[in-house]
Amino acid sequence: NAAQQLAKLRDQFRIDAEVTTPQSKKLTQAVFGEALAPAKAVERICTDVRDKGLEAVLHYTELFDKVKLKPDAIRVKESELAEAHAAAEPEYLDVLRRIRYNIDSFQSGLLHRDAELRVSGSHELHLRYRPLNRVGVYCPGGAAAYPSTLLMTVCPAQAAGVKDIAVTMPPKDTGAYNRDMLAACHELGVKEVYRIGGAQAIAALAYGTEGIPGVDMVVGPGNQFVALAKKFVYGTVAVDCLAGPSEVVVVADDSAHPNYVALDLIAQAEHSPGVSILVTWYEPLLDEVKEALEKRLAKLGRGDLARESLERFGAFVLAPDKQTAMECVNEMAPEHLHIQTRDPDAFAEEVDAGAIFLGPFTPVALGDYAAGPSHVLPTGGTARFSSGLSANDFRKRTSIMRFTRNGLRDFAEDVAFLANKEGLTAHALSVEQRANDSGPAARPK
Ligand code: HSO
Ligand code: ZN
Repeated sequence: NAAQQLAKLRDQFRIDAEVTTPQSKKLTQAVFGEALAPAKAVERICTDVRDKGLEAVLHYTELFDKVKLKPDAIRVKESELAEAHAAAEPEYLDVLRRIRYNIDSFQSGLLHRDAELRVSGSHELHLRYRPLNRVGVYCPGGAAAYPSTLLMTVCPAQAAGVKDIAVTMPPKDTGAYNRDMLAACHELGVKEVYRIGGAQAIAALAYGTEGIPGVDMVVGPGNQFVALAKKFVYGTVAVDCLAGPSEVVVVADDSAHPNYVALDLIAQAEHSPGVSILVTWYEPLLDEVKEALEKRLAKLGRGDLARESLERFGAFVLAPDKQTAMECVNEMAPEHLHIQTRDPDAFAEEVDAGAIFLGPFTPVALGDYAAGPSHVLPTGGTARFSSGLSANDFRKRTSIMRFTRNGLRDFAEDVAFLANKEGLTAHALSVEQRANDSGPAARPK
């Protein structure tokens, strides 16, 4: 059962954070002189950055990223951003602009609107939305540079009206030394870019250090240390979802093209690791897709990485029927769900997922790069209770109310009753006193 298999995999990911794994042992032994579980190591890093500031950020940057930075090299100069932009391929900038437009249209369109309810002569209730003042965006620089992630985090924040956006990227060729990434920052109007990565970057944004003013919210995907750091600083600042390995479930019936299906599975696997699961109730598809996979993998640039990922995190599920397939997918609540069946809408209606892609011409890559919704999505089954990043996440909601004397009188008895029951008699009096007065509302002159 693939749902159970996936649950086990996800559990493993969660548990790995709490225990000392061979990998974390190697890493932490060198940095802390003792073997620590990732969650413990991250706690140390975050508290160090909180207590010692920039000195700790530089220290961990040297140990983890093997880069010795001078304090004044942490922030990328605005002139460097401008130079990278001036040197960028025009075609690249055009692509960024077109995609930015798509994201902005969608994200602006979905913004919650201020709402009001007026009961005439009695009271009025309002909901007011305001953007957060200052947001930190973490852009990972693991295997490759991801301008798409910059777009998918910065553009929703801008659509929400956030003025101050600080971006951090690891000090690597795939991060803050990547010309394309710097050019993209400039194109998006981001002026604050820091060459820091890992848990130390998240802590620096959350707590603020010399030269890096603290933010109200930290967003963006990253490795295990980054996710754990976001969990640690949550409460001091807001955070978006805690991303684990990326996942796709492709649901296909006899109408699906095996070649398309195979490519969609590989596209996910090339994230390496990426979880790729095929669910079908049409048995011949399994062999057809296997064959198509083999052909494609042999020819692709990241074919070996994808193959390894497919072997470790791939699964083929043959469901006895469509209904069982639905239940299985719903149990998984995957990050990406791609439905290539005759009636994808009906299937989608019944299942939870971070993002759903309908029909043969809507591969996940469209959502990853250009459609408009953010590709920062809930993984690990958290789509059961959370959602992908959107412009609304960068806004806070305030309720505002006003009563007339008559309105207050309508509510007074109930308020007083409940307040007295709670023993909060001043609460009761603050309403009753006003209800019983009949003189002028303002202070007598
Ligand atoms: N599929 C990834 C996003 C991504 N794909 C970036 C390509 N570049 C997580 O949703
Ligand atoms: Zn992707």
